[in-house]
Amino acid sequence: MFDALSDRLEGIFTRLRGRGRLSGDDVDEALREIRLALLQADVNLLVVRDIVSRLRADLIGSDLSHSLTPGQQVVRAVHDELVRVLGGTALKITYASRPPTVVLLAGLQGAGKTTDAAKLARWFKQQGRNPMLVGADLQRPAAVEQLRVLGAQVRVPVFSEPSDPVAVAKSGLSEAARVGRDVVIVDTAGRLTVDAEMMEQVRQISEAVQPHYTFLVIDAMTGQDAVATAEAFHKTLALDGVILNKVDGDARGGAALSVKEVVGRPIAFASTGEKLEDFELFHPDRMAGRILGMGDVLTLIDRAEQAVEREDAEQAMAKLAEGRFGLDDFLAQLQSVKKMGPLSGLIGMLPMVPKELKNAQIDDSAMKPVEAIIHSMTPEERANPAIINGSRRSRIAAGSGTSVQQVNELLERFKQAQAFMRQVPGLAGMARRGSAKSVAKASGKRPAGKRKKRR
Ligand SMILES: Nc1nc2c(ncn2[C@@H]2O[C@H](COP(=O)(O)OP(=O)(O)OP(=O)(O)O)[C@@H](O)[C@H]2O)c(=O)[nH]1
Ligand SMILES: [Mg+2]
Repeated sequence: MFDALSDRLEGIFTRLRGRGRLSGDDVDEALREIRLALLQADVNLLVVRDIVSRLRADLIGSDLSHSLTPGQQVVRAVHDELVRVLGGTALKITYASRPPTVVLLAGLQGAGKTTDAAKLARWFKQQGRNPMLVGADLQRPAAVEQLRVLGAQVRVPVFSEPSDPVAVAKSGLSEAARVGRDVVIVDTAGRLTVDAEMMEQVRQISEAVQPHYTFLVIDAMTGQDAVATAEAFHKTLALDGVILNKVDGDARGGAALSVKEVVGRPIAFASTGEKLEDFELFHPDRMAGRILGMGDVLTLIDRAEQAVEREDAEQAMAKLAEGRFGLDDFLAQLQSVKKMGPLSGLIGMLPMVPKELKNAQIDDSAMKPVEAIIHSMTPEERANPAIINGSRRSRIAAGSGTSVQQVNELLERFKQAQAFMRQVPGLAGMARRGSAKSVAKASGKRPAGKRKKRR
C-alpha cells in the first residue's frame, strides 16, 4: 500500500533537502505537490483539502524551529498530519468487566468478515484471552462451515445453530458464559450492496447482543466506495472502528487515508493477506512512518519478537549489518527468518532500503534448494565461501541434487546480499539498540514527536 504516494513524497522531500530556509513560495510549491500526490492516491477530496490547509498553517504559522532543516520540518509536519488522519493512536481494547466482551463484525459480501473473525480470534488468543466464534451468517449455506474450518485452524470453538441470526447470536452469548469464554466474535451475513434488509438484520443482531465493539470490515481495494460504505453503516450501527482488509492488493491507500476523517471512526485492524497471520492492530504512527519511507521498524521488531527470541533476532540482524553473516549463519537463521513472514515483506519495512530491493521478489519456496546446497558444503566452505572453487562447486551441486549453475547463483546472490547489508544505514544501530530512535538517527532523519513517546 502507499507505494506511489511514498515515491512522490520522497521526491518532494529530496528537492527540499538542499534548502537553507523555506520561502513562502517553497511552501506553496511543496503543498501543491503534496496535494497532487494525495489526490493520486485516491484520498477523498475534502480530506485532501483539510490536510493541505492544516499543513499550510503548520508550516507558515509556526516559527521555524532552529534544530530542524526546512526539509526535516516538512517531513515532520507531513508525518504528524498523516498520523492524525490515520487515527492518531492505536486501538486499545477495554474488556467487559462482566465477560464476555462482545465483538460484532459487519460488512459487504466478500469484504472478509468471516476470515477476519478467525484472525481476530487468533489475535485475542495472543492477548491471553479465550475467544469463541459465533456464526450468525445463515444466508449463505456454506458460511457456518467456512467459519468452523477457520475456527479449527486457530483452535477456537465455533457456535451456531440452524435457527435465525438473531437467535443464534443471543444463544452464542449464553453459550460463551456457560463454557467460560471471555470474548465472543459474531460473524454476520453480507450483501452485495448496502440494502435496507441487511441493515435491519444486523441492527437487530446488534440490539440483541449489545456489542462492546462493532467493527465494519471494508475492502481497501474498493477505495472511496469503501469509505462510502462505512458512512452508510455508521448511520445504522454506531461503529467503533473499521477493519481494513486486502491492504495487500491496494496500491494507493486512499481508503486508509480517508476513512477516519470522513466517517469519524478509526482503523482498528488491518488485514494484509489471506493467511490467518496476515493481520495486525493498526498503528497510525507506524503506518505514517512507512509511508514516509522511514521504515516500519517497530512492526518489524514486534514480528521478530513474536517469531523468534528477541536476542536471536538481534544477533541475526547485527551479523547481517556487519557483513559477518556467513553461509552457516544463513542456514541457522533460515528457519527462524522464515517464521518472521515472507522475506519480501520484511525488507520493505527496513528503513532507507533502496526501492529496487523493496520490490525484489524473494520467494520463500526458492529457499528449499538453498538449504540443500548449504547442507552439502563443508563447515569450512560455509564459513568462508571464497574457497569454493570449480571442483568444489561440482561436488556441492551433485551432493544437493542441484546444478552448478544454481550453486553459482546462490554464491553470487549471497555475495551481493552481504555487500548490500553493509550499506544499509541504521541496520547495525537497530540491531544493537533495538530502538526506532537510533535508526532514525542513523539514517539522518529526526524521529518524529509521536514516535518518541512509544516505549
Ligand atoms: N488478498 C487478500 N484476500 C483476503 C483478505 N481478507 C480476506 N481475503 C479473501 O477474500 C475472500 C472473502 O473473504 P470472506 O472472509 O469469506 O468474506 P466475507 O465478508 O465473510 O464474505 P460473505 O460471507 O460472503 O459476505 C476470501 O477468499 C478470503 O481469503 C486480505 O486481507 N487479503
Ligand atoms: Mg462470511
